[in-house]
Amino acid sequence: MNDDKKFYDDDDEEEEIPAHIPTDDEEDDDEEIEIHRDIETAEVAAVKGEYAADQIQILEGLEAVRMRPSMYIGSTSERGLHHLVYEVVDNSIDEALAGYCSEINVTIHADNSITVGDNGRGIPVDMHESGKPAVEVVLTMLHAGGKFGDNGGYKVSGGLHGVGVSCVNALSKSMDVEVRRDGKIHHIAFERGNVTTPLEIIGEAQSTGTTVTFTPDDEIFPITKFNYDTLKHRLRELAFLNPGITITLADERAANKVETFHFEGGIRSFVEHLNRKKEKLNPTPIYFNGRKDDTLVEIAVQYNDSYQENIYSFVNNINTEEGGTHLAGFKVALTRVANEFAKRHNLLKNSDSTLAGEDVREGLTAVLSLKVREPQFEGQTKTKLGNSEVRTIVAAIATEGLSEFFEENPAVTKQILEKAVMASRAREAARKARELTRRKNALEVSSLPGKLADCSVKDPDRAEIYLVEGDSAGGSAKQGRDRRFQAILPLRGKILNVEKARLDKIFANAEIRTMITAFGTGISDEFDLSKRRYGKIIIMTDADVDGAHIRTLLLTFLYRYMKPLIEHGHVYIAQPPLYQIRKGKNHWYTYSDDELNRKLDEVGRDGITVQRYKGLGEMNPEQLWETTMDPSTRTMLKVEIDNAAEADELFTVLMGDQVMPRRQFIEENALLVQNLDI
Ligand code: 0RA
Repeated sequence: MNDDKKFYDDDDEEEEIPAHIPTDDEEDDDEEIEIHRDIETAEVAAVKGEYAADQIQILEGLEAVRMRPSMYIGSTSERGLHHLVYEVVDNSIDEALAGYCSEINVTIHADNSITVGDNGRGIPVDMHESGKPAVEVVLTMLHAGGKFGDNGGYKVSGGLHGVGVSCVNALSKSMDVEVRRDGKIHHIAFERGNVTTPLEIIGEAQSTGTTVTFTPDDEIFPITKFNYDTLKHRLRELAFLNPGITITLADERAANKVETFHFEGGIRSFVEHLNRKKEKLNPTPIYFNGRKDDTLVEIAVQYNDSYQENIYSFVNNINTEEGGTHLAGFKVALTRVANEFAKRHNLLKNSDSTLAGEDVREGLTAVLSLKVREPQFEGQTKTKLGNSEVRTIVAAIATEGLSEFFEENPAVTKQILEKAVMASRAREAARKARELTRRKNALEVSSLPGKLADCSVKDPDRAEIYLVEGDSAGGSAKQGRDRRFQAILPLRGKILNVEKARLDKIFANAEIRTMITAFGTGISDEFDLSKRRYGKIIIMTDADVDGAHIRTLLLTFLYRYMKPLIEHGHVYIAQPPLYQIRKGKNHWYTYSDDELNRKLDEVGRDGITVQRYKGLGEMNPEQLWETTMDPSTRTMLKVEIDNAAEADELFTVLMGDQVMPRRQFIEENALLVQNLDI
């Protein structure tokens, strides 16, 4: 059993503690989130979610966290490292959701420690029944913090978040906490979760708030260097999701790097941001919200002229990457409302039957943000919402919101639906083309493409396929390979730019059809990872501009139509050498200019010949094997998607219609583009 499973089992147990469920007469429809400040007795305070020191439930000490960190923060990779920051920030966001905090400041210091400050109420400092100050309990006892205010606001719970600031303390070499509360500045310090400076008063305070500074423990994390862009992405996302909050991010490692995120427009601004480099159909995003019982729903929608669908959904600020009932409810509503409108306005010809969901979502950018009282997170990464009641709630709110928009904006709606009709026809044409190929294939002895030099092993986890630019390099690769487990597919010329084509054109493209047949998985909706014929798909192109372009075209196709191949780590980029150095009977290969210079310094520059490879075709089969294909010596880049929104933007910019963003992107990333790594 893996560690994650145990973690979530623990979590499930925690959710069984019954929460306060409001009865009908307790409910107040006008006030979305109730905040009570004028309460006399501790008992009432507890019910309404106010703080009382003896409410803290102590569960475990911090040794457990240091023993098995990934059980608590997912992993100790860079992802886990950044998770520490999000954990502290989530606490500040909870303060903001409860109505007490408007500013959050994050600063990365030169020594790679990090500070998260807020202007919330401050962590309580009074004595807890254990004889320790509450702030010490919150920071040294697992789950302690999360037990406050269970009924007060929408506490982030389940999923990867909500493990508590105490986990961050446990995994920090040092942590300093300053609390401004009751007119005083309080300070307490820790090392690896143990108190080093007990709580003390260090000054007078005019305001309230909490400032946490910590240094991640290098005994726990192999990498302790924070990535600015990773933090920026999440903090900006939180600012979109929680309008009104101001979040700043400063990087003291770089001179004057400070950015502020504040969006009064909330998820409308989010959608505008996601579409900022696209041609829009409706100039301002459609926005609607609603509430049923304890479930709050907000949706923003804007169509663009691309063929892609981009829906991001969040529950209690957690990105539900695997979707779930809220997403399903939204999709059902959109398909239904679109079809009703299309029929009523005679947008469908006799030959068209109904619009399928995917037709209606072509060019759609949407953000769903929900607040759910007791979310059930399921799925591989615990990012799939399972609450079944949410499906109907979202469907009802979306049906009403979309119907109203469609009725009030018939011109834009017709444009949107005409696009959907085109998508539907293209899909139908693609289906016919696909059936034709299938029937033809069934009659042939071998249905694999003739250009493919297949390998002999059938086990996909041992088999790999090289996609090679050009017939001549393809020839060398065929001769140089180990035919037992390496297949070669030479690709002629440039493949189709799928960013600018619909399914029918994509299926009509010979190079793409060849790849689909060779890979065995099918594409889009029909994609089936278990049918893959190869465990590694390796893109091997020349180290020049054309090669980079072909590589990007291939990645665009794989990303848009076979994304799980990338998500499951099956796609690689071969790294052929740039130079060969010869001296007497010896030779060396180098893969960059820096490496060339280092090698020349090492072996001396006399009598030496240096050959720069302009293309794969200049290498003979043995050289290609030795430098690029031999698993015992080759290096390859694994293609990974850090972030779906950024990957989408990258492909939109590199492959889409707008010239200005592309030029700007290439200018800003001139160095990166050479070594494109998504
Ligand atoms: C426990 C109880 C209360 C607030 C907090 C913790 C809290 C924790 C963090 C961590 C970072 N910033 C924070 N701000 C607040 C409730 C306090 C009350 O009811 O007065």
